[in-house]
Amino acid sequence: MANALREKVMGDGLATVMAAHNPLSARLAEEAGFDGIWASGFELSAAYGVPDASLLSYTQHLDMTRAMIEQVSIPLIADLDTGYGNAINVGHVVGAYARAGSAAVVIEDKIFPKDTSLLAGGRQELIRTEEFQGKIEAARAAGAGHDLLVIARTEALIADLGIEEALRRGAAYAEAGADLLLIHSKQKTPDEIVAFTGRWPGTVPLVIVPTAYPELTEAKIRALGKIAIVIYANHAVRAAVGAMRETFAAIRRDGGIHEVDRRIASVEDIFELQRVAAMKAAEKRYLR
Ligand code: SPV
Ligand code: MG
Repeated sequence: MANALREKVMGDGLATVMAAHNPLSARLAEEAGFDGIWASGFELSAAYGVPDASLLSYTQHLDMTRAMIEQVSIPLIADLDTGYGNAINVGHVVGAYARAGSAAVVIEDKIFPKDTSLLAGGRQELIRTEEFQGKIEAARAAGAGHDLLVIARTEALIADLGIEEALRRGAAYAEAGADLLLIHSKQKTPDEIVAFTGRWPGTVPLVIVPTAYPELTEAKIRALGKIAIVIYANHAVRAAVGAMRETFAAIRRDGGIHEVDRRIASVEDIFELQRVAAMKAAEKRYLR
């Protein structure tokens, strides 16, 4: 199957990608019209109630990724954190994601175990550039034959190493064969990303995650050029938390479900998201 994400990012459009942490959230993202799914490590960690600090195993993440791929028809980008170890681990893990049908994988240049990027005072330490180039090459080799996009992610700005170091690492990662470069920033304004994008030579297209600087809209991203993918990295889990909190509090406050019933998704809505109608049609056809 042709990689729809590759076609999109190698054209001059902007792919909009929404985070998901299970097949239901992935299906809702598809329904909303996003171009792809971000199998976010942060979201899955949150769903398990643990910090995003290399605590979940790759098989936990892969199982959920596979379940999501099975239920949507838009491409999925797998967040592989640091690749769960060295270049040998990367090759092993990326092969499994490629065979599972991921359109792309993202590997970041932090030490394993990592700490999450947007945490104030988080541990942000990078591995050597050459070591990460080896990881990119291992990822490429493992994805060959599966039309897998390898996205290298530099955390140079997250680690406060500055734009020069981010540019230097980005260039080295493109040279090692990365298809795209994810440049992450924790600044509360888009200035740093705008400055980086302006200086980026455009060797490979960029990917951004504007969680910390939400005022950088899609129109502004398009105007910058060079950026092929925008990932909304944690908005599924944050929306779910807000909705559940509000509903649970209302039920406690009202002493029952009589008030919330008309405000939340209906049971029929959930049946539809479960594709119950298709199962009923199959029953008619096959059950004798
Ligand atoms: C994720 O969603 O897991 C990411 C983005 O990697 S961030 O949480 O900002 O590191
Ligand atoms: Mg992550």
